Amino acid sequence: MRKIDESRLATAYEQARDLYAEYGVDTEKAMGTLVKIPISLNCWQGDDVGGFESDAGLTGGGILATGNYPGKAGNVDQLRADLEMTFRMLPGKHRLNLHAMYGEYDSFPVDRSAIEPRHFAGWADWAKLNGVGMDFNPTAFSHELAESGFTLASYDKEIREFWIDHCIACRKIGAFFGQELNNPCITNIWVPDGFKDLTIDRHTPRAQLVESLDRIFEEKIDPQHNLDAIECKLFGIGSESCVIGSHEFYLGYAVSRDVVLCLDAGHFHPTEVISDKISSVLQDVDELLLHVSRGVRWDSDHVVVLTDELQAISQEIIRNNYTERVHIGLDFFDASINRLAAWTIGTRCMIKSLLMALLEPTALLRDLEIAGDYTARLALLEELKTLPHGAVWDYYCQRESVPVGSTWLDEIRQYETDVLSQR
Ligand code: RNT
Ligand code: ZN
Repeated sequence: MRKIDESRLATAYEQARDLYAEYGVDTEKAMGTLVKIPISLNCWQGDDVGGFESDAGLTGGGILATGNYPGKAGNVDQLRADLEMTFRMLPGKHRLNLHAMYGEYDSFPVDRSAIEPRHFAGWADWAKLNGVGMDFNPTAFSHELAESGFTLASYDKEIREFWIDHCIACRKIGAFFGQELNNPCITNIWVPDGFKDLTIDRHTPRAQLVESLDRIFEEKIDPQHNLDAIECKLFGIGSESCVIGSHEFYLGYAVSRDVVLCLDAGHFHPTEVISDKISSVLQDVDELLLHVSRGVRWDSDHVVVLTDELQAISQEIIRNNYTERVHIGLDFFDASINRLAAWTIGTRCMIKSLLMALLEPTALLRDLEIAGDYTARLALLEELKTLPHGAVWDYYCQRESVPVGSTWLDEIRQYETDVLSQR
C-alpha cells in the first residue's frame, strides 16, 4: 500500500499555491468553488444497466455493457453499499442518478406504468442518510413493450400510452425525491426509438414523440421539486439510420416547451464535441444536463478519463460561470473492470477537470483574446498545462478526507476482497 507523506504533500501544495498566485489564481478560492459543484453518479454502472426487476439484465435500447467482471451488485442493498464505498473515494458532496428499474417492490412487483413514490421511499431514506441529492430516469428499455425498438414514438397507440404513463409516474417520483430531500431532482427522459435501416417516414414518429412528450409534461410540477430533461442521440446499436429523438428534435422541443436539454458526450458524430454546444444552446435553453461519457468510435459509454474534451467541458462550465445552469451527470458502463473503480476513476476525473479549469487565469486569457493576441493566448494555455495542478488536487483530496493519489485503489481492492468476492 502506497503511503502518503503528509509534509511532502503540504510543501508541494504551498509551492503550487505560490506559483498559481503569480498568475493571479487563488487556489483556496478554486477549492472553495469546487466543493460546491455536485456530480450526479449514474447508478447503472454498478450493475451493468441491469436493474433489479428481473434476472434478464439489459435488453434492447441500443446500448450495451460488455464484460463479466465478478462482484456486480445483485440487489438494492448491494448497490447502495457499493455506492457508499464509492462516495468515500470522492472529494465533495455528490448526487445519485437513479433509473426507474431500481425500485423496491417487496413481493408485489408492479409494471412500469404503475410505479409510485412509495417504491422509491427506500432510496429517499438512503439519500437523506448519506446526504446525497437524487436524479431520476424513466427506463424505456429492457421491457417487452420496448422490444419493437419504439416506445413514446411508436405507431402502436397502446405502446405509446404505456410509456407515457411510465414517464408521468417517473416525474411524480422525481418530485417526491425533490420534496423529500429539499433539493430539486432532474428527471431525464431518454427513449431509444429509431430505425436500423433506410427510413421512409421520418416525420410521423417525430410528430408522435412530440405528442407523447406534451402529454407527459401536461401537469406542471414545481421546479423546486422536479426539473424535466430530454436527451438526444444521433444513433444507437440497431437505430443507426434514424433516431427519432435527434439533437435538432429535442433542441427545438426544449426551447419551445422550456425544459432542460440533456447532452450526452457519446451521442454525436465521433468528431463532434458537446463542449462547443454548451454556450450555443444556453443562449436559448435555460438549463442543461450533461451526461459526461466517453465514446470510443461508436456510442460505447467508456469510463470518463481526463481527455481534452473532458477538460474542454469543464472549461466551458467554469469560464462562463455556468455552474448554476449546467447540471453535471455521468453516463458510462464498463462491466470489464471493477465497477467501483469505474465510478471512482470517472468521477474523480470529472472533479479533477473542474479543478484544472478553476485554476486557469481566465481573465488574463480573455484579455489576450479580446486584444487579438492569439500568440500569447496559445503560449499561455500550453504553459498552464504543466503547472502543478496535481499538488492542488492531492491537497484538496486530503482536505476533504478522501484518499490521496492512487491510494483509493488500495481501499477498493480491500473492498473487493472483503465484499465483492463474497457475492
Ligand atoms: C443511452 C443514453 C441514456 C442511457 C441511460 C442508461 O444512449 O445515454 O442516458 O445511457 O439511460
Ligand atoms: Zn446518456
